[in-house]
Amino acid sequence: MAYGTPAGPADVEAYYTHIRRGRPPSADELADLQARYDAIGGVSPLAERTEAQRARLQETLDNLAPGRFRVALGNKHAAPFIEDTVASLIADGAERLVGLVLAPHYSRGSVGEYRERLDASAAAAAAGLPVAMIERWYDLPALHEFLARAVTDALAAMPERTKVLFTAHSLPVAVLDGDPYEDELRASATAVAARAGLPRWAGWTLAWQSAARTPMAWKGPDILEVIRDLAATGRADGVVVCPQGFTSDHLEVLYDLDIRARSSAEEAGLAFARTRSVNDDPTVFGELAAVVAAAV
Ligand code: FEC
Repeated sequence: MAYGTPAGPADVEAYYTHIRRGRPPSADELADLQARYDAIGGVSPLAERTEAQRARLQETLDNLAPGRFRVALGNKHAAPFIEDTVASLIADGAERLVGLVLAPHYSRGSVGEYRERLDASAAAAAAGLPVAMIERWYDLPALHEFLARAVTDALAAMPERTKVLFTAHSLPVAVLDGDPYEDELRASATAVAARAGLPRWAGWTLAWQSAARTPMAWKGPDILEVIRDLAATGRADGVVVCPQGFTSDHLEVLYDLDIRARSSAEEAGLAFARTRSVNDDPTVFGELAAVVAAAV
């Protein structure tokens, strides 16, 4: 399961309305989102990247257990929706389902929602069908290794005094009360930083990104604030951003980081780099396939 993206400019309004649980955006909100898509070339690469991830998982599972698994994509906010994919898998004779979200860390407000929709649609299509959910995979060694290499490679071209900012999508503070999201993000950042040999305080920290502009309080500190504050201390000459909460290239990485965070860093006099995304990395998907197989 993945987030989903509009297929083209004509679908942005319906997509945004779906994200807002049926409340259409104002003209200004819509224009603002459209402008962000325009800035990254009109269409997000998310659909293409997610399909490559699906195909990679299928190929890896076929090698492990030929003919046993069928990997299908269901999105949260764009076609093919989770509900339609589940219905078609069951109509095609699936005997059990394994849910995997292409985001490594669990939060009730993120993976929890995918899980609810998977469970509800499976129950609606075939009562009693076994459903196994992989709720988290932030502790996968291949993920830590991938990110540690990505961090080390990015640091190689940066000034000596560069701080690594591990980011994830912010969520409303109210959603995070009693939620494991932050602890899981801290655990994976700690593991990646250790593998990359980063010193604890000067070398790295956590930051949050892409908070929606709504009246409620969102988890911070926001990455733009962290960049500003870091520049003001004079203790760093650069930042490397590692968006560990996402697995692929998309709007929140290509716009919020590569355009917005980069321009804040450069305005504040800091060099900027962003680590490469997992996308369909064969080693990460090799380990993920083993997790899926074990769930059955
Ligand atoms: O490339 C693309 O076209 C899609 C990029 C995209 C990804 C993504 C992932 C996550 N989101 C998460 C939480 C929220 C919450 C709200 C929210 C709103 C948006 C909006 C866009 C958007 N998100 Fe997203 N998200 C992506 C895109 N997201 C566009 C619309 C408003 C805006 O632009 O700020 C607020 C909903 C509300 O208003 O009620 C909450 C989380 C993830 C990471 C996990 C995952 O991938 O599922 C959490 C990719």
